[in-house]
Amino acid sequence: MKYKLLELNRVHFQPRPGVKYAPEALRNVNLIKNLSLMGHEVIDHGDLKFEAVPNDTAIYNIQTPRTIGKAAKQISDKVEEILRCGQTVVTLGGDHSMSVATIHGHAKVENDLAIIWIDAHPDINTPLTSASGNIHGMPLSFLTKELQPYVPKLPGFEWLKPCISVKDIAFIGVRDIDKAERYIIDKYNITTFTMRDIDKLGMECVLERTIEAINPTLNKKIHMSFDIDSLDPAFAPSTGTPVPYGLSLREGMFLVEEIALTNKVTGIDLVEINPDLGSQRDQFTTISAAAEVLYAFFGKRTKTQLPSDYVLPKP
Ligand code: B3U
Ligand code: MN
Ligand code: MN
Repeated sequence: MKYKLLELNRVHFQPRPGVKYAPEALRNVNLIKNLSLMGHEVIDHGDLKFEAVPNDTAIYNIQTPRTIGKAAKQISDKVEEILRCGQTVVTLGGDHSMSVATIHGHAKVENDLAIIWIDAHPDINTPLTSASGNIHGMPLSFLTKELQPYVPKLPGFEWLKPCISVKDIAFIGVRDIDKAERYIIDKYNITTFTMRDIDKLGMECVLERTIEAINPTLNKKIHMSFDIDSLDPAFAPSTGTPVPYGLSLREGMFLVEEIALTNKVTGIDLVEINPDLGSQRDQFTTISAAAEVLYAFFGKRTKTQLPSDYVLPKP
């Protein structure tokens, strides 16, 4: 199988700027070489370069909407371009606001898309309900058709067309849900598996039910958006908004291994890794966990390949 890897750097969408260093940190642990050694053709597209829009004034508590909107358009176009070559795109964040763009670009190529959102947070605030003003807590409200009556058009985002439906989204691992997000999830009956559901049902059953709910005949392509804060802070401490009692690293790996087995995933986001936060040990733990999640998705479990003429030595 051929995969293309799109790496994002210099993405600077929230007050803690260190997420822009994640792609570099992942390259430094030989992510690309290791994926290649696992038998994949990996193309590193390097980093997209973004420019600040001058005189970008705040709106609804969002500090730099035009700059973010312009960057998101670049990301969306690049994701679309790579997907049109028939390959899978992995986008390395950056914070989760980039998924506005990766999903938008993905949906331009696959007009019927299922979204598996693995995260401590559902990231479905609107600009009017967000207490933080951080777009990384809002991407799904921008993208969902049903929510548009509640979502003001932001300057810089005029190009963005809502392209998914609430029925196409599944949340896994959520445990920090704002009031408006709770309201939206309940009102639209969005498929949601909290940590408690995972404890109760087990991850295999959670994924089975996820697929049953959002892609029962597997006729759709899947976008897998993996926020590193879905993992318990013991496994991923270097992230902007860690939330206790999350997924173990092995649960996260198993989940993505199972998702990979659907053979339907054509877009992956790996976001919110902040190599600026915590001790050096925390940083190493987090980067390693992020890399292991991708290795698990791309089949590390089958890494040992026997040559057809292998013979077990006899004494
Ligand atoms: N729901 C909060 C917190 C948050 C969302 N995503 C992250 N943090 N990473 C918000 O800001 O909307
Ligand atoms: Mn997120
Ligand atoms: Mn999160």
